[in-house]
Amino acid sequence: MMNISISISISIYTRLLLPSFLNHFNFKPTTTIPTTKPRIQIKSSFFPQFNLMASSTTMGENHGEIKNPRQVVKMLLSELQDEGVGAKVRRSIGRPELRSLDPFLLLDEFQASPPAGFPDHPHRGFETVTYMLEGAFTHQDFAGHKGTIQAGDVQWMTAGRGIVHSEMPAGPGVQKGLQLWINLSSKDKMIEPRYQELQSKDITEAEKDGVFVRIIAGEAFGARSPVYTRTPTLYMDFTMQPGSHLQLPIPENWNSFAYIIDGEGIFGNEKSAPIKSHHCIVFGSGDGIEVWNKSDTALRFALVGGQPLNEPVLQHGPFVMNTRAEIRQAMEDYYTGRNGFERAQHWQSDQ
Ligand code: FJE
Ligand code: FE
Repeated sequence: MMNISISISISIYTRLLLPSFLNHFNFKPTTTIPTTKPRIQIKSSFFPQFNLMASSTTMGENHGEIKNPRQVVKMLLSELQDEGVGAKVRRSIGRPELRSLDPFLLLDEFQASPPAGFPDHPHRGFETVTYMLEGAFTHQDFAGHKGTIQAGDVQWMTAGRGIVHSEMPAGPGVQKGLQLWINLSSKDKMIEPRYQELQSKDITEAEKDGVFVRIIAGEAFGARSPVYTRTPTLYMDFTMQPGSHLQLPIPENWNSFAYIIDGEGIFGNEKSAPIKSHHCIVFGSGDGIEVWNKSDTALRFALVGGQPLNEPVLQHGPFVMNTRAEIRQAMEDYYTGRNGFERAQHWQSDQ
């Protein structure tokens, strides 16, 4: 009896200590109430047998003609800030100027060299998508799932009711990538956790008129990704050669943004000034985007779009739920090891 109570208190103590880096991150619960009325939409995810179809939004006959191009409505430069333990991030979505962009909660361009990283921490209620740009990261979770993703690989993690994991650089020197957090709808927040991992060689690629695309989620140039997006999402890694022009349809009611990785590009209006790397660009309404590379070097950017959930968002660090009561429950479940956090009690990563 004595032993049990000691081990539990040590385990809670270590978990209070280890993730202390989580404390300064979005610690105040924030509430976002949708300004638009939730629409009633027929989602194919209501029909489980069609789940795979829901994963890829088909653009129908629209293979590129944009009638009403989306314009840039917001732009911000992401500056380096400390995050995790000794790691750095350039945060765009998730900072005060851009709290969230429904269904997206956070976008970090992260970098870490050992021993820095993101040690043991929990997640509930959303998905994390990690896309490596340089080097490799090893992740390890409390259910025994362990793997390393290399440059060009993607890990699509659906935390659902609960994951506790560590994410650490896998080699010497600086390891870099993008991490996107996608909210889950209220009906999906407590689903079983799930991973979808794509190695670089398995990521669908396409090319058209000097525009090269790696399709992480969704469809472009008639090709599509096998990733299942529970919250309908598109995620592309575009490289545009100098002089090239891109038109890509994005469903009208979706939110979308671009994050420039390298080079500079003209977005929305051909006459506007070019925008450089580490800027996040939010697009307004329209049926697609238009981009020009009028510089003399390649332009690389991530393009992300998603169907808004139009639900209240309550975030407390790594827990994202719909109500305060659910946030309280998530914290209680994590500290007491219940409702999906059972294995959190005695687990510690070995990195
Ligand atoms: C987290 C603080 C954090 N951005 N980019 C608080 F740092 C994290 C966290 C990350 C993270 C991890 C990677 Cl691999 C890349 C990141 C934040 O792990 F989840 C909370 N809650
Ligand atoms: Fe994480």
